[in-house]
Amino acid sequence: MIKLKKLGLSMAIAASLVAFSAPSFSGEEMEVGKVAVEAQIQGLERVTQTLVAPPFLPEHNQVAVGGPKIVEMTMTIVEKEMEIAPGAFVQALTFEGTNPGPMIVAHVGDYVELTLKNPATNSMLHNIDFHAATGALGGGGLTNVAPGQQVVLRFKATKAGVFVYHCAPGGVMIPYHVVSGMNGAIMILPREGLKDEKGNAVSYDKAYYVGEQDWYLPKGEDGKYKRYAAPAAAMGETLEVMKTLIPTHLTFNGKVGALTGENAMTAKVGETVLFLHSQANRDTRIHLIGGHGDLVWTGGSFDDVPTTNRETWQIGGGEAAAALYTFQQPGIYVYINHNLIEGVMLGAAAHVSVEGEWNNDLMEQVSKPGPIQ
Ligand SMILES: [Cu+2]
Repeated sequence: MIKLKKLGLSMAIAASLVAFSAPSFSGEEMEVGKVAVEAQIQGLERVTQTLVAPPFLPEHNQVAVGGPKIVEMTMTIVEKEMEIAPGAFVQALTFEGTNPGPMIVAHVGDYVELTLKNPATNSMLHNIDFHAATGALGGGGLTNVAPGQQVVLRFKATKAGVFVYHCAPGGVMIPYHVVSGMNGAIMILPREGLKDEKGNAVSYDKAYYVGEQDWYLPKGEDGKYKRYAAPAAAMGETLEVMKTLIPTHLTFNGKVGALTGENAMTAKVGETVLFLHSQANRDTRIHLIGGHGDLVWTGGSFDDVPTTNRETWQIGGGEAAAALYTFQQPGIYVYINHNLIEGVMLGAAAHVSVEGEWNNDLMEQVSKPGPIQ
């Protein structure tokens, strides 16, 4: 608490931190089951997953090969200043230095074993809550790491789907860390892969991960967005903007324009693309202009029968969803939050650049624009 006062937090905030602090889960109950689990997972193959920056996914099999594995990976927490739009800087809190954090991929029955590192150069306590995990606040209660510490969490992937993960260190630090960028997603595939609405196997040629982020940047008296020297320095005024519930920016992958123009996602006519989309804090609705969601797992569960022919699909705050689409026409598609004020004016938009042959049967300009006759 003494340190918090130094950081200039109000007593009200400090009190709420105490009230909502994550309970400790290092109890005896855990020790009892430990021996049995060690025996159960002994001998399982260990594979190391190399995480990559979004919108890309780590190398993975769509259909599981062999039996359950222990999928291990490391994530380093990075506190850094990020420019989320021209002249708009944030003291970002991130997993692996990106917003969103990297996509993790495993199969149902696998064990996910994460080494979470909080380097001594950071200033804050962090942890991770996996919405895909069961117990201990999604692992948040077992993963609190101060600067200079690391922790190893293992959880069994029992639910098929795409799920958010985020930092949740207690009290107002939970929304503060989440809207400072500290969230990502994990995809737990069914061992037999994805299925369409009729139960037939489907696969994708490529997959992209788009993380939507709401940002709340304070403005100075000069009307310009304020720039701060450290996350703690930004916190008080940022919380005031957060309380309005009106974001100043909405980004797809950490920066307005991160996935547009030269940075567009790409595909070819005939390719099937899986789009994974997360929003850790706020509702959104995704639309692919000129295309569709052929199959959409709204809510993110791959155990659900996917809905078909979707124009727009909702994603609730704290949720991820998956949409599969086979491109039929070349051109630039806009992948957008279809609250068009949010998509066009606040930044929540991306492009998919698709190569291939135009199909006049699907669409044709019968006559060019000209004078009314
Ligand atoms: Cu954090």
